[in-house]
Amino acid sequence: MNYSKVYLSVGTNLGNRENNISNCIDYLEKISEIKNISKIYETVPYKVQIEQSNFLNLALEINFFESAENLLIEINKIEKELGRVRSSIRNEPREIDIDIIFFGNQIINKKDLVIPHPRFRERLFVLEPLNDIAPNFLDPITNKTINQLLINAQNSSN
Ligand code: PH2
Ligand code: MG
Ligand code: MG
Repeated sequence: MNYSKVYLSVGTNLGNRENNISNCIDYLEKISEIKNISKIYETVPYKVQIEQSNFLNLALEINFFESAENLLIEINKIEKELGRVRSSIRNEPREIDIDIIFFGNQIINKKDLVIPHPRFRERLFVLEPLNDIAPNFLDPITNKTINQLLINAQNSSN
């Protein structure tokens, strides 16, 4: 069957963070084939408006057998199941946030779905875990590897 190699970034900073990650992995297992999981990193909140707790962040590689749009629908369901309530405030503390970083080599620019993720290249909390499992994966926009992007991000302060 046809599938896409997908990289996800997962973050949690509300409730029992370890349980949230383990439940998240259980749900992802039901909708995809999990191929690889990075280490878990404790990270300080990056660019958030209100003071909030540290995150646990990780990255996963999955094989997904349907479209990116359908993956987004499934991810939104999982985030809801794990207790996430969205308000109008951006970057609020959350039980779980699952972001699609890459969906194969696809470039998608829709209102609710932009792939590759538009802000991942500056985010060490995404690049460090991703570098564990996909250092040589090529970003289809910049044609740089994850490892190169990580080094660039580390060098531009932070
Ligand atoms: N997610 C954000 C904004 N800031 N900072 C850290 N450390 N980890 C995150 O997962 C995170 C963040 C928006 O989704
Ligand atoms: Mg996010
Ligand atoms: Mg998100």
